[in-house]
Amino acid sequence: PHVEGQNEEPAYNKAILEQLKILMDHYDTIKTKGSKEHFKVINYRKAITAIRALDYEITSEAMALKVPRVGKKIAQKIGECIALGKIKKLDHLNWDQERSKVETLFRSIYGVGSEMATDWYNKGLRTLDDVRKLPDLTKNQISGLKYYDDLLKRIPRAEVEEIGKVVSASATKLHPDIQVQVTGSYRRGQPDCGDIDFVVARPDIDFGGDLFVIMDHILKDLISQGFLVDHLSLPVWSDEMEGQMKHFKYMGICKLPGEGQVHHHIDILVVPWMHLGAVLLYFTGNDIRNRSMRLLASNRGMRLSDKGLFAGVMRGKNRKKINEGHWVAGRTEKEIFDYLKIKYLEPHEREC
Ligand code: DCP
Ligand code: MG
Ligand code: MN
Repeated sequence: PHVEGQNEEPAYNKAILEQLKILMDHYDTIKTKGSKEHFKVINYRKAITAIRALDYEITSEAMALKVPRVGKKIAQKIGECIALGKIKKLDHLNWDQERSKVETLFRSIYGVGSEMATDWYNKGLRTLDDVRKLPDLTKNQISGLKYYDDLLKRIPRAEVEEIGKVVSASATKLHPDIQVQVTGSYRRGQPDCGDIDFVVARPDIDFGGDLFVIMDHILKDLISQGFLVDHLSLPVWSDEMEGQMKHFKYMGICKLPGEGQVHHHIDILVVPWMHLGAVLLYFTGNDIRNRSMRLLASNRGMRLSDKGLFAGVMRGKNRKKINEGHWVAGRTEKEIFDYLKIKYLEPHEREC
């Protein structure tokens, strides 16, 4: 095959070639098959190859247009490069790339959404240190920044299992029948996890008062062990919850004892026994699977939530619910699949 000196420094038109290449690479990353960007990549490649082969300097748009395989649009860009030192489009490109890079960084802080990230960018913030100086950070954002590096680290399954033992031991100290299960990506069999998601329940315990006692015990115990080091969201208790089927959720930051351990995000749910299947299904996910199961339920006149499967749901215009339906399944996951008349999916089959 014909091998051209692709890596050799071109003698002429260095700036033009550099800038056209950046644009070509940009279109290459955003193109889809048959899109206009796809054809732009082809045109840029042809033009770049042609210009590479020249043994003279292009000094005007008109001259560029005379180069075979250089079209009108690319010639115009070359004109900009000659007249302004830079193709105008590149400024936007850099600006967009910089913005999206910074906003992605900000969104990777726990407790920061896209709106906040955009807002901070518009205010001129660019780095985590810029953000750290803000006077009005929320408590969660402060924790997110404090443990930033640790929280980005994936958790290997073996460590999830260690953490599982700590939480189980604490729960069974209160009562040996209490069941603690690790759900989320761990239960789906992923090799590593972003956080650890626990579901806790006790056979035939369904109501708020008893459930809160379990949550309260686990939290106090794990805090006193120094295992839970920071809280992002604590469950709250009010007296009218006593006889209600309540779900209690804790979100926080944990660390195994010993030197060199990494801080991780931990979620703990304490839920009614009667809802356990629905909660396991929801908290095992993944989120896309959850959405499709909910849609399937709704297409069959039912409603699926983390409380259970509800039948006899009436919907009006725009699928808006007229009533909530009545609970028909949710003690076990199997029960829900059966009622929906679909094949049971093992947790590892629920990855989408
Ligand atoms: N979930 C959901 N919709 C959301 C968030 C969560 O349906 N917006 C459900 C599905 C998830 C489960 O809760 O699988 C646990 O949420 P996580 O955010 O902990 O997600 P995963 O455990 O699946 O993945 P990761 O390893 O990133 O924690
Ligand atoms: Mg998770
Ligand atoms: Mn989680």
